[in-house]
Amino acid sequence: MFVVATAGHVDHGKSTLVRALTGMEPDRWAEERRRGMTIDLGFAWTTLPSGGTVAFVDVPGHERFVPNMLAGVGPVPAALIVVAADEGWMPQSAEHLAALDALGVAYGLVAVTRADLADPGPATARARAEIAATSLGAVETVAVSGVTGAGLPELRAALDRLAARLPAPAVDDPVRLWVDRSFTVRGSGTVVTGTLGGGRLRVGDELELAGTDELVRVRGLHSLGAARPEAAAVARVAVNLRGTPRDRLGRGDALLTPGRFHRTDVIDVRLAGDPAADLPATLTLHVGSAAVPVRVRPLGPDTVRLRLARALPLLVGDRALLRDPGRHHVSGGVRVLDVAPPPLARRGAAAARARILADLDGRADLAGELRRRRLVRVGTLIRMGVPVHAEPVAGDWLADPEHWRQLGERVTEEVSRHAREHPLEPGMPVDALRQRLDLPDRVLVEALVRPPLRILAGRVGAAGVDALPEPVARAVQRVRAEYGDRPFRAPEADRLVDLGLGPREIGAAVRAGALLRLADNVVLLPDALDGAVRVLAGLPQPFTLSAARQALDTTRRVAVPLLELLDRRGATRRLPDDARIVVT
Ligand SMILES: Nc1nc2c(ncn2[C@@H]2O[C@H](COP(=O)(O)OP(=O)(O)OP(=O)(O)O)[C@@H](O)[C@H]2O)c(=O)[nH]1
Ligand SMILES: [Mg+2]
Repeated sequence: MFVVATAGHVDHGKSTLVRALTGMEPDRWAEERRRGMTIDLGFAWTTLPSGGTVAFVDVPGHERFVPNMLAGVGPVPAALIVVAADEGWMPQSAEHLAALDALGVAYGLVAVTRADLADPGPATARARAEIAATSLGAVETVAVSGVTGAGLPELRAALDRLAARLPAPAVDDPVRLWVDRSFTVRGSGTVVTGTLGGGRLRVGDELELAGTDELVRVRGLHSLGAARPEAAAVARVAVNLRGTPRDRLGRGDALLTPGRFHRTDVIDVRLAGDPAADLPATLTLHVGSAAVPVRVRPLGPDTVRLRLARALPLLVGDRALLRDPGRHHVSGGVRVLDVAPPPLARRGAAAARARILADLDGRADLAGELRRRRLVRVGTLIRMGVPVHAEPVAGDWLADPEHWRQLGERVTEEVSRHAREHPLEPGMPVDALRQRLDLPDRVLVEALVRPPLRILAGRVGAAGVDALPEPVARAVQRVRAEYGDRPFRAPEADRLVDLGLGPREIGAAVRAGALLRLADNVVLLPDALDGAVRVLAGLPQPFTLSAARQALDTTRRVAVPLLELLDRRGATRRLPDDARIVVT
């Protein structure tokens, strides 16, 4: 299915054309039929010569109902622009085209209607010229009569060609269904309708209701008038919601894939085209089917901050439109650059912000977001519309690599400073360090602490010799001096006693990572393990205990517990016949 919204001046024959093409009545209200005028959106569909289906969102042309028109075209990426041959290009022809242009609609065609009443030539030429300068570019035009049926076969063929040009729908995107209607069906409860522009919906799905954060469940789905278990974009859909009162949602609300959208009431945007220098301070922002009053704060030459009267589920890159409701005037299109911009509190912050925005184009950019935000959760970025293809530094936190490196350096500085200022404390409390570095989560501190620093009992301190009491540190130094060139010889028990390394001192040295304990009174320097694996890997595999002992130039007293430790660490494996292999 593809979805097309009509556009064009009042009474130019949009509804008549939709009726002629589909055999369905787009003017749903008795009042519309009585007045011969569309007031609200209408919906109809038909099969094209190719066998494909086109669904129409028929919009009102009257200037009073432009907000309804915008709710219809907002989520729809293609337009059927209708111009009457006998009246030609008129104010709402221009306003509707400006709206399509502002929203960046790139696919469309023109029907010059009422061609039985006047030569369609001049209206066709004017429409072509006006449209050529917009996001729609060069479009096909077809002269038709909704009354005689002339031109309808050609229009159907042109709709097929338009459908073939549309980009493939993003069926794997998260769902953001902008509600354009909600009503109650007796026995079923609340039903909402909308144009599903991306993703898919299934009966039983849980969705977030944008306004309230509430989760709602899809009880039933209809598309093209029939119940379906599933609907994939692009489609017109009617969604029956279980247990959701009708007054809970209406036009401008959205149903969302849970956890995928950021609700925001402050956005930084780029104005499309040549922005008017005198943009009013208050305007209405139209996006999807929503219309929300906004306050406009200019930042750069073509960038502004918008403060929304109501939070909306917006993503980086979204297109929207600003309109001045008082002057019936589309002020222009906007492209969302940032859905979670920083506050502008300091003097000069707005100018600095403008310089940053000057480099943004509304395309999601992970590296740039990390550079600007420095530390951010994976889920936060995904909810802004930024795909994440980077590994978190800790938990679900992503970091700008340069910022992370600097934080690592600051950890060392802060811990040293703390040690100087509090010489009797066994390290800096993790939380004090977290606050000092202004980190939002303790897991970040834990990930930043690297040897020779380490966390023990909630404090960050130096591991290794530096952290040991002076006599123990000296003893360890002696071991290092005496055994550095024969790393697998452990000092004998009496030598340990001579060095002043009793069980308590050895325990402290082991906890500080300065010694490695293989068994009671059997200690090596901590780098011995890696060295041993290198030596053993050089042996013919598998090797025996005796071969290992000889290669390491050591005694059974060391070799037996050393190999057992390597087994436990998975560096070696003991085979059934007691020989071993190095695990690579
Ligand atoms: N002769 C002739 N009359 C037409 C044709 N198309 C529409 N009309 C008449 O023009 C009038 C307006 O047509 P609609 O289809 O209601 O126009 P619309 O564009 O939907 O108007 P709004 O929805 O109010 O903007 C009606 O009286 C139609 O019968 C046509 O091709 N030929
Ligand atoms: Mg109409």
